[in-house]
Amino acid sequence: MSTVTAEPFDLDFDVASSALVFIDFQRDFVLPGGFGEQLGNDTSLLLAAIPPAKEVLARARQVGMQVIHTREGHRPDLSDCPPAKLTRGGKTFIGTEGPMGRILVRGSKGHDIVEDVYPIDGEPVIDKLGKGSFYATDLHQILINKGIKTLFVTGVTLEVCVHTTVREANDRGYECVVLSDAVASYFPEFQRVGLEMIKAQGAIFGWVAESKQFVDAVS
Ligand code: TIU
Repeated sequence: MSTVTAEPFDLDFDVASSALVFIDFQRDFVLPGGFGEQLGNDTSLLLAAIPPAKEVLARARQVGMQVIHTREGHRPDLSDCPPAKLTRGGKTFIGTEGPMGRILVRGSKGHDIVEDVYPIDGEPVIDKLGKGSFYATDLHQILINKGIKTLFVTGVTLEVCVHTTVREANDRGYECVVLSDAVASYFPEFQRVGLEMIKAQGAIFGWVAESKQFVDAVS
């Protein structure tokens, strides 16, 4: 058993029953020319999460902790994209051509994960339709089969896909620790409040720790 220093209180966990989750580190969110920028955001704020994410990824691989990646996106014919999702954001953009290929479409360069945290063999990649990683995916079954109880969570964006995933996971009984410097938002205020919301009310959705505290805990 290990213990991670976290807020609102320290949490015991087992490396063998934990997973490190990387939410949507896709070019479409973190680089100019993708979905995030088309929504009117400055994508540069998201880049700050990548070095800490890369560091915890290396450590998890070193100690044999399960690693899981997710990607938000759709089939090329967009038959799995809710019409309501296609029309929002100010203009119609999912599926349109951008500098990194068709936006949020599986198989395009923009849809894929950045090199710094790219998956390797043995690390499941969950392709999801929505913001949460459990809705319409096999993530819950994979976690059950692997005996996972604790999720350390990194990714983008904090208040959208990370929050939705943590809330879904919390309701399914997982203990979630959000790594504060390895998650990012386009909005500094949402980053601050998003982290507060996780750990408020005695860990209402989960815990918050820094990536260094994760590294220390598994060392
Ligand atoms: N727009 C935004 O902040 N996020 C998303 O649309 N998806 C994810 O968070 N991955």
